[in-house]
Amino acid sequence: PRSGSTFYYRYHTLEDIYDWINRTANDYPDKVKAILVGSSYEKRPLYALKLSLNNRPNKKAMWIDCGIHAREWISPAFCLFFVHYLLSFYNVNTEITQILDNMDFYVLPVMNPDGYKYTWTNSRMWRKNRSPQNGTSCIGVDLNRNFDANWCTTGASPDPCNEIYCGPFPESEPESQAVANFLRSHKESIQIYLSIHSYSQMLIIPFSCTTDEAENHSELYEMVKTAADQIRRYYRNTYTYGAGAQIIYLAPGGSDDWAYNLGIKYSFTFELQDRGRYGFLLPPSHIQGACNEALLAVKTIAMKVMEK
Ligand code: ING
Ligand code: ZN
Repeated sequence: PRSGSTFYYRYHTLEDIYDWINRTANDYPDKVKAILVGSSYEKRPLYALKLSLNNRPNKKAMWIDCGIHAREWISPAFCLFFVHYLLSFYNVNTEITQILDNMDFYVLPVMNPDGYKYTWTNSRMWRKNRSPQNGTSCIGVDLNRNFDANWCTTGASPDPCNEIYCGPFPESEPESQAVANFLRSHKESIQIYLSIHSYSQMLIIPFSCTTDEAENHSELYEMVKTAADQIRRYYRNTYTYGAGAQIIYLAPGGSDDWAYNLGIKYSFTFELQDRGRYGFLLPPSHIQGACNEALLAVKTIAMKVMEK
């Protein structure tokens, strides 16, 4: 979409990202559609790009959201990179062509635009959205604790001043409700759900909201293991993998567990670079490496699901 590939190796303001979404949809009118899936608390539009590179009927689809958490800047950067990569390498790279011939992609580059904007203008380390809460001056709900999956149990907080505040009720926030509504109305075609976060280099499968194993745990585990092995082999970098409750902490109300329970049986959360050296402040010089690693993992998973 943009001339000068360095565009994808920088971080972008929210306004630049909206501009990029527009340009991408305009530059590829037959391949890309911008879909308005909802709006944020502060009434910013939530656009997902639908990439559909041929007119085959009944194609499966993969959903990817980025930027649930405001300060995780590598996440929206990955969504932009990923869309650009797919559009650039269709009919160039065999694997990408094969994937796109069989699968559509829905990509939501910034799920929490109010929070993202706030990290550029006010407070770089902001995590939650920006909705005011009753009876307190504290602002914001953790959108990744606001989904209806063991909502607000151990691993989330009922305190609006807490970083992992679950909100007053499940899907109380317009951002989480928009994504949940879209997935509910497209669950016949969407086979894979992926949410992009940072940092810590992990490929996470359900569940995070309970220590129970997912019904297809071994199949999911094999997928993330293969992806992590590939990343190690090609990029000499280490990604931990497994069920969220096992490899990080109990975290109820997450989007991936909710999507899994909805029936999207291939559901993942990726934590991109790094492992804490820079943390959320990953330098732009690391964007390329981080994105290539995540891309390899997405390709691995897409190929495996297509074989089913
Ligand atoms: N980590 C995620 C968080 O929301 C997570 C971990 C993954 C929780 C999947 C729930 C489900 O805490 C970051 N860095 O945000
Ligand atoms: Zn996060």
